Amino acid sequence: MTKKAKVYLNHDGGVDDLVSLFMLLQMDNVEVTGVSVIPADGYLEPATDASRKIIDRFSTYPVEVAKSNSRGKNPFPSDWRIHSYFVDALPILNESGTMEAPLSELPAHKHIIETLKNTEEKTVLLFTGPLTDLSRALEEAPEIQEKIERLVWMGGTFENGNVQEPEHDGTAEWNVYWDPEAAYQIWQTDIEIDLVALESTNKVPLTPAVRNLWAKDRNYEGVDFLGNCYAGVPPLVYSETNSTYYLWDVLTTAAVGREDLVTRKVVHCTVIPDGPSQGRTVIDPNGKPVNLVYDTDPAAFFAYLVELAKKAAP
Ligand code: AGV
Ligand code: CA
Repeated sequence: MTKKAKVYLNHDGGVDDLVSLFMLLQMDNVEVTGVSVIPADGYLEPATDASRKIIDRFSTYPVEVAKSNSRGKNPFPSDWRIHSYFVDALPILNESGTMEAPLSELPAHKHIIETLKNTEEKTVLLFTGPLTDLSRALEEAPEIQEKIERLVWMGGTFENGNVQEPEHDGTAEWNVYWDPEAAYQIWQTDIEIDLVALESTNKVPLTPAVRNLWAKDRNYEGVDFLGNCYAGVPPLVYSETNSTYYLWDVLTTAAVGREDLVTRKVVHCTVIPDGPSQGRTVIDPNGKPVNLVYDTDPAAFFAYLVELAKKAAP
């Protein structure tokens, strides 16, 4: 049997972040070494509790959860952050009435340092929110860079941004915009980055057809859980709005378990740390090379998702 990849997840409590944790726990070729929660696109308490309850219900091995004490420069809209309460309240996560998964005493960035040091092999870092905790971890313990296999990140865009805020020109993606300085710092390192940008997920919007697919298999507890999570967010029907949900983080996570689901190419780029374009990622021949996901097979991706969810709870 081939060895399992050691994967550490830092997420920010959105619906697709929590679904990412659920999926990751089902992968035969992955061992989740730790999870931390940063209060960006979600609120800290419900996002942490939901993570622990997902581990309780759907993991076959123990996983520790840590809370971040990082705060961003540009807060996410509360209309989006509130989704973390919805997932945390789903009956399937509250049936037992208990919360057993261990909560670390360490803040997320120290938890990252400790977990990487205590893991013999190199770790794949999966970040589905801002990079603040990684930037702080590297600042405090630069030696952990040697223990990082690569960083797989949902963040950035080289096309249209999704930030619509006063004092910004709209060119940035939210995970970068929340803490542009953190992304800028990571771009100064030699860490290998697999980047799932906004446009990388163009082929995987949440649609009524996708919801129907999950509804059909709702007799599987895991698939029912998927459907319930995504019942709380708006799908793409006629045309896209700023609230339309894509499977951003879930595609990013799926690409960790099944690298063949996406195609990548090397692009050189930089991050703008401040000003009206803060958080924008720009193509720059002198910038850092990253492996940008530019295409995916949506049918294979959705099939993999259902396959994992069926395995979670038959
Ligand atoms: O920009 C995408 C990131 C992903 O990590 N998040 C959502 C995913 O978890 C922010 C975001 C952009 N548009 C959103 C977002 C929306 N309409 N609702 C909630 N979050
Ligand atoms: Ca996220």
